[in-house]
Amino acid sequence: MRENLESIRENFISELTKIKMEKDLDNLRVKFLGKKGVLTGVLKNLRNFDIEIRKQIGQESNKLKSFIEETISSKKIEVKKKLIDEKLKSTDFDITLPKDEYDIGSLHPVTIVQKEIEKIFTGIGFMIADGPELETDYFNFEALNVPKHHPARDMQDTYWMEDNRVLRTQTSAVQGRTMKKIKPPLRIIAPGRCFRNEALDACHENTFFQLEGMVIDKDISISNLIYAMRLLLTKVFGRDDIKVRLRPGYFPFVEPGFELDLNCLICGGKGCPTCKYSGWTELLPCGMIHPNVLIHGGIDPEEYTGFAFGLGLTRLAMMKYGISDIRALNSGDLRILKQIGVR
Ligand code: FA5
Repeated sequence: MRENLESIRENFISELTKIKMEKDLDNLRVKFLGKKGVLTGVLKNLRNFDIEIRKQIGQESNKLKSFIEETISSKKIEVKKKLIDEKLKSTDFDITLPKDEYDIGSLHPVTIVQKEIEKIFTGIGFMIADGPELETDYFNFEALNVPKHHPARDMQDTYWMEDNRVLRTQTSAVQGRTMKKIKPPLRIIAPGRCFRNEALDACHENTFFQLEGMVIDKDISISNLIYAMRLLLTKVFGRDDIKVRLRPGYFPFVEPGFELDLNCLICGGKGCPTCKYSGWTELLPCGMIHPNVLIHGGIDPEEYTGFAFGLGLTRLAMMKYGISDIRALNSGDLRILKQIGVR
């Protein structure tokens, strides 16, 4: 019986040395330790022997069983390691390298400023309104007192679609849409993307953000307008010594109309490519809503007045974060965006 166990052990060792694959190790285990395995057969036969022999052979069989199990386990590790080594030799790709940590994104500088302004204005009772980027001629121009063939259409280089719709050139398009939906008193801001077929430079992109503001109520005056703009700028910059200048501006949808320029924060007013060497950045045109616009919106100009402004949101983000070239904001260059973005 003992010789029998010894030959099983030798047999096992000799078969083991030939094995190269993990699955063959599993088969070897079944061959020796499975239900009909060689060693199991020995144990089954034990019942024919007397008690003393059964004890001894039983103990030795169990030892052999443990030996077979442990040897197969360590051989499995060896086989796997060999497989990885072979793969590594045959490829440049190092499968053992730890993976990169996930790179967490951050908010875009324009989004950060947009959210700040939304917080300021919703805090004083404004709603956030929206409109489509692919806009009708009616809302982008006609409802804003810019009929067909009006020379003011040339102020904005427009992308026209074949079906006569436009890529919205200004968030002012949201004015008419909102008036048709909500009756005064109304207070809204409408941030969004605009498109113009511009010659690109440090302060002009073909795709940029504006933020429209509009208030319509009884007895709204220019002082309400100035208050709103002062609030916006002092809160966004966190200080009230920002230098601005207000000058007359022409837009067919406001009367009177103004241009509010910001002393260029890139050059401190000395003149640079960002402000086209003028020392001032055109930022916040505004004015009192023209009666024709109210009429288009179904609002009686005898009863109501209002103001509107069209903030250059992308330019404001540039001024706030000291970004001297607008093209950096749409370029997808993470080195710039990462310096500013908040997680
Ligand atoms: C308008 O778009 C008017 N809708 C603004 C308005 C609203 C006036 C309500 C009166 C009442 P303007 O074309 O100037 O105006 O654009 C407004 C602002 O958007 C500019 O001052 C500037 O800051 C920004 N802007 C305009 N064109 C570009 C551009 N190509 N790239 C980046 N910013 C631009």
